[in-house]
Amino acid sequence: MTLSAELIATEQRLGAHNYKPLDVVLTRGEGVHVWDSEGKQYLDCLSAYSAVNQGHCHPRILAALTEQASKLTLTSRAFRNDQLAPFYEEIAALTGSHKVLPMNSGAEAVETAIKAVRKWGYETRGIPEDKAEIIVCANNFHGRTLSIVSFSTDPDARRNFGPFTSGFSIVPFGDEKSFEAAINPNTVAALIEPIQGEAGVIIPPPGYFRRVRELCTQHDITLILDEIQTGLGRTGKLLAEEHENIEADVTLVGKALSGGFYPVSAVLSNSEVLGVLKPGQHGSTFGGNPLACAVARAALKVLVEEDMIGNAERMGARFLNGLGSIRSNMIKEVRGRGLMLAVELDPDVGGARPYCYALKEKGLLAKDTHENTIRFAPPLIIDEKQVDWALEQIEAVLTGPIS
Ligand code: IF1
Repeated sequence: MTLSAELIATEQRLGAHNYKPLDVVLTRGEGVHVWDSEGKQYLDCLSAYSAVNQGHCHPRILAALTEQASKLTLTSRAFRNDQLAPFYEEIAALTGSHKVLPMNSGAEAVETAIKAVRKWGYETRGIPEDKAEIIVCANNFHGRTLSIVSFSTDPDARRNFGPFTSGFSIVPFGDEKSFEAAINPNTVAALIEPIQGEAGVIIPPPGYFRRVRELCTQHDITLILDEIQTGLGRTGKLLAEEHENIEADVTLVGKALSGGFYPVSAVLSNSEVLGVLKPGQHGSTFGGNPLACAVARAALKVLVEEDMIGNAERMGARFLNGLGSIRSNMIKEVRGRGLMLAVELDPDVGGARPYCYALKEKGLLAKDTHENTIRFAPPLIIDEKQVDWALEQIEAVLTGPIS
């Protein structure tokens, strides 16, 4: 029995089975590559769902982590720490935000935004108690907490987890007419992903977000963009909203905010919305801790200074172009923006999973989503040769027989 097989068997025996991972046990990562416990090298085309945009174990983020870890890791927010203020300054300047609220996981940032906009709705808009409504989109993915799965449209995410949190109105993604029709006097906010990730990299029609922005402004609705996956360079811009020429009122970031070293998320907003939260009304033991702040500062710094965003735009165009020129009757559609890419296979091929295993055999790790779609999201530091190599493997797998 290989070491990998032994470890997998133990996981299976002792762990809750809330995941069905590809059977590859990784032990080391560096840049765009990871290695399994038998020493085989892979090109990582998932990047931990875009948390390692900066590449695995980026040396400058690692240095910030170890330096801060040897000085001070956690104070709680009962006291202040010297990393929080510079983190606020740097992320606010970079994203043009007025207020920042640091949390840990992406789901916590989403929950925080929901709490804040509801309170804002009651206190600033005068919405009657417990009547606030938030518009969300069908096929959304915003996390796994109870309030978040309350407005999921994925039966697996919801079944037998009720009772649910109310106050959400679900409309089709990319359809401005339905969005407009869902607005009523109690609508406080809209919570939307700029590109739906879990749904299979779904890019909305041009003009959709401009119209949504217009309607939100007109009706005094807070537009919350969940950029936890699309943000921080993934789509070839710092924030995906830039592709749409709009600005959200509240932006959620997470994942790559730490370059994959540590869970760090943040709610970025204008002063009005986060301004409603007073001492004691929200918080987290680990949110805004000095280690998280030091790591996030380094993660943002390398993203900008090492031109990872520009590289994502250039390599993304090359990758998308390459995917588009693969001639295979298995491919239904190719989609992508920057380095957030997907190939949707024809439903007749019987699911994307076997193709992900075939890619793994060739040394490329990618993850299937929604049965028939393979997602490609390598670290933003990928170079031309690596993109071309990835395309060769993908072409071979999608045009040849799989073992
Ligand atoms: C898992 C998907 C990706 C997110 C957006 C909030 C969160 C996520 C737009 C919550 C998280 C993850 C979590 C991961 C799978 C994954 C995912 F396939 F489910 F959709 F990335 F594509 N908003 N996305 O994408 O952030 O609380 O996890 O930090 O294993 O559930 P979190």
